[in-house]
Amino acid sequence: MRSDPSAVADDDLLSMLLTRRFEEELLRMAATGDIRGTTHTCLGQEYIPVALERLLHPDDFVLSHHRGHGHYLARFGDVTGLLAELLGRQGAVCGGVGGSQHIHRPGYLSTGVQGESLPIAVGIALHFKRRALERCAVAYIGDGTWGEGAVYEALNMAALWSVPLVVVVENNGIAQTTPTSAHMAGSIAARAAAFGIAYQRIEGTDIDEIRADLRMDFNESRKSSKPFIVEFVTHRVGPHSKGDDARTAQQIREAELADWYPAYAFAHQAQTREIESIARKQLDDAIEEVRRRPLVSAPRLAAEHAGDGE
Ligand SMILES: Cc1ncc(C[n+]2csc(CCOP(=O)(O)OP(=O)(O)O)c2C)c(N)n1
Repeated sequence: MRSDPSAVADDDLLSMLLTRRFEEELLRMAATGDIRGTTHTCLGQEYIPVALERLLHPDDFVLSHHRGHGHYLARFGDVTGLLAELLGRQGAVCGGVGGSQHIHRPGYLSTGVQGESLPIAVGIALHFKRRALERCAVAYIGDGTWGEGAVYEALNMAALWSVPLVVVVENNGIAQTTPTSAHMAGSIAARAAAFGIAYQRIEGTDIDEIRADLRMDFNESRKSSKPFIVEFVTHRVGPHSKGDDARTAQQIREAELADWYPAYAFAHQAQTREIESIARKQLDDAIEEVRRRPLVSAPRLAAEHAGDGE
């Protein structure tokens, strides 16, 4: 039986709840056709980037993946910029061309192509090392992304060149429709050991404990220029993308039971009520404001981003 979750700071809870309510809105908008294309939510996994945000320095570089809204919102809190991106409205963080999966701003890059980010992250980390900047490149990947050869090439070079790379594995037990047990032989720990890369596994959702467990590893990666892999055992509460869920009702129920939110809301009712209403208001205001903005047109977009080589 799980013990009651310990209280988190209001701003951490706000960050987690904003992401959750934001993504629930996205699923609604996808259903009504307000947003086009696909979108992947991190419902149930929000605590990971929120926990890690306090361990990151402003100049560290974050590389995200297809399920990246939580990574972006934990880092920048920029609800309107991301929403405008998804709705193709002015003020979109990436001019409306990136959509849900391909976001770029200084110090942040996401890609929907599995395995694409790690070689780039190694290059960024190598640059940090060469300039003695004491920063790290942090790349999020899922368990399914260990099926990509580029991951192994990147880890090989990261270990060989000893670069400040932190790989954050969000192991939610499934890759689209394929359970981890059906796509991964061996373990992530053994893969890290094969490259001589330090590794930690985190099973809990308590963000203060996560920070305490990982603080030294992040500092060590920056200071001594070393790669490090942290594997989070986590659960995807929502569908893979807009509505596709190949799991059985029982498997979905198990994911819901492991979700950090219901237990937290039950243990900390007054705080949750208060922060929920702040998150709701911020989100409703953002939606109303962004919906009033004009659409981004393609020529304007090109002009806005001309010479934007950052
Ligand atoms: C190179 C590549 N192949 C296939 C896909 C299609 N695809 C998108 S997400 C996904 C599953 C990813 O699983 P995982 O890495 O475990 O992350 P999760 O979706 O569970 O967060 C797949 C196969 C892709 N985006 N890129």
